[in-house]
Amino acid sequence: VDVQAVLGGDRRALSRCITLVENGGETAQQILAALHPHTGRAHIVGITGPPGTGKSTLVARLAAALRQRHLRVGIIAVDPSSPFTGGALLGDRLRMQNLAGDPGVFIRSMATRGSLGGLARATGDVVSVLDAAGFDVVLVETVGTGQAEVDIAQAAHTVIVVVIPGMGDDVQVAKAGVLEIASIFVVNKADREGADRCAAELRLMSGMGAAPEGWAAPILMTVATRGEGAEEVVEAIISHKRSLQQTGLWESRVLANARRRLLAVAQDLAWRERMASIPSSVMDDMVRQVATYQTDPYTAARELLATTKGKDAKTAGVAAGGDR
Ligand SMILES: Nc1nc2c(ncn2[C@@H]2O[C@H](COP(=O)(O)OP(=O)(O)OP(=O)(O)O)[C@@H](O)[C@H]2O)c(=O)[nH]1
Ligand SMILES: [Mg+2]
Repeated sequence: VDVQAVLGGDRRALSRCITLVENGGETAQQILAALHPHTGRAHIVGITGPPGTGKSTLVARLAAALRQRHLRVGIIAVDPSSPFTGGALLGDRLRMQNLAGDPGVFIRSMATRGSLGGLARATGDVVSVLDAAGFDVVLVETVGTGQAEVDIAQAAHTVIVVVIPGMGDDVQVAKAGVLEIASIFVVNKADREGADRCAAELRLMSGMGAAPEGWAAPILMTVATRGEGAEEVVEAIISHKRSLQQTGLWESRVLANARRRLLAVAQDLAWRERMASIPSSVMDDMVRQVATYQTDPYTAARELLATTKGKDAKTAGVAAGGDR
């Protein structure tokens, strides 16, 4: 892939690059290594919340408001359940905002491939590509259904939690497990009854947790379909960034994120290497022993790993001997 073209803003190169990065493997690693020095500038904003709360509609409005400020906007729609609808819908909403042909906007949807952990990592990698490509703000939409969005949200600098009136507000937020990680609450569909009560309940709930240094998550109301309140949300996004930078929390987030990614990759590599060193005959034998109730899975797993440990020690010994 032509890294220079990606850095220079070539959209076709960018699309191809993202596909390669999503596919993973050695090519992805080489691309990410080349792009890494160019990352670290983008403001990463996660938008999460229960299904159907209007996240995509809001994202399109936020993108339009950010474009008004001449900021370039990358958008990633993560949909762990249905691979196609989320991104397509978001695409429609961007078209409605006349953003489809805008070179300052780039949208990509991502679906689950394999594990949710894999999705979180792939999302982080695609964010890095958009960051390197010079997008000032990267909006990441995830459906709030559990741990995966918490993982994805952790990688964001700013997390917007979108809820709607009349869904059992406490349940919505508590279920998503996102109360602690919210930087901004949005009560969308404020044209419906109960928006004030919803906001009041959120205020009560968010007041119970310890507010992060110097920032109390604001609770904003929007009618995303009409664009009402979008400007205020963008202002809150920008204020939050400023607050993170002033309190030093921006750096600590970057550090925490670097640590998390490093550990995840190291874990993955160690796991692959060790599993690859187990001969399939040994693996098959262990599987048979567990399946025929001769050994329990825990004992079998320990024995499997012990065989690879022996090998590691031997290889290390040989290497050490060679050095002397
Ligand atoms: N009344 C009202 N409807 C809205 C508002 N915002 C969005 N909607 C509608 O809510 C529905 C869902 O909107 P989406 O933007 O697709 O919601 P989403 O949260 O992205 O949905 P998923 O990605 O499927 O979880 C659509 O029919 C929107 O038109 C609003 O402020 N008021
Ligand atoms: Mg959506």
